[in-house]
Amino acid sequence: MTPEERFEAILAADEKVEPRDWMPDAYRKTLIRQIAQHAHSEVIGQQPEGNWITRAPSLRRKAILVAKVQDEAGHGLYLYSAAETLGISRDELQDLLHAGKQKYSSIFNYPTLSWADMGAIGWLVDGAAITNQVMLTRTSYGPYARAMIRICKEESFHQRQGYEIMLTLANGSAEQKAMAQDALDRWWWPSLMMFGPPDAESTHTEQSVKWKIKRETNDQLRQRFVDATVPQAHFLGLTVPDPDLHWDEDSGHWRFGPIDWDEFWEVVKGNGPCNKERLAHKVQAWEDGAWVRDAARAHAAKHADDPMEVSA
Ligand code: BYC
Repeated sequence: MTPEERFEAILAADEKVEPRDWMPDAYRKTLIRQIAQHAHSEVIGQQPEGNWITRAPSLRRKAILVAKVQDEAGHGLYLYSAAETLGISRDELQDLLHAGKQKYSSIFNYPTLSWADMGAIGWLVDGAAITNQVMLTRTSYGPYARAMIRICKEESFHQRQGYEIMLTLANGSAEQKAMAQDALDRWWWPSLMMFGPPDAESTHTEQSVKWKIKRETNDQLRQRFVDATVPQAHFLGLTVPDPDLHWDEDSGHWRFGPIDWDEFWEVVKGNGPCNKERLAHKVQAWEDGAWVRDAARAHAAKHADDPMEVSA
């Protein structure tokens, strides 16, 4: 069997491609692009929520939010490790992000204006992320699929904590309910955009589905998210900000109105409300942490021959 035939056989048998296996260059490149983008999203995704840690309304809410934001950092670490198995270093990935040569999710370029946004992010943004990531637990590349299993468990806790914030606000005073509605109004459409462009305009979907990196398309996942989320909005007594939204008896789906793809592409190109701020903050954090990396390397070099020391 040639390496090419073995690769195809692994995919056909629904087994996992592992780092030791031969793989086409384009498969490796696609994975590096997607996993890096995913890792960067987790890390940059800490910023909008980190913004509210000092202003959480109670100690309990603050402890939960701190734990959630730390989880996102952990997700970034699993994903950078998965990307490293493809032959690219974490430092290279950071450089590519900081130079604007790799992307992170469009969703994190929107501001978090009120406490209700912590609820909307957990409910909608983590909800959209899980919809995508449950599919990715079955992705064909072993290290990525395994990272997704743990991440999904934590994301479902995140989604529930967000929904619980929304439930509390929606059942609170008229002012609190209005805050919840305002957050839903602002996060609904950007959450639908997270799944990427419509299938007809998606550059990578067809090939990624063939390689079983993606098991479903952007539009299929978006529809699944809408179907799951609309009844949750109704339970909250909130209105989804889409006049065209309606239940389609024949297909058994909630049909939604047109998405503003011009807005999506503007945000992806770097012109969203917070793109510049998010990247500048990320670069600053990386520079501020240089002494920690230097100290860890110096320590590792000094104790390289000491069997009791764990090298960095
Ligand atoms: N934002 O051909 P397509 C989280 C780009 S974080 C920006 O469909 P693909 C959380 C796309 O990269 C979870 N760019 O691409 C953390 C491509 O451009 P390039 C984040 C986007 O890869 C903290 C072009 O558009 N999840 O849970 O087949 C707090 C054409 O797109 C976006 C992931 O990253 C976007 N939304 O499919 C709370 C999941 N969409 O690269 C929560 C992993 C598309 O050719 N990623 N583009 O220059 C994926 O599953 C896929 O990469 C996507 C896109 C579905 C996002």
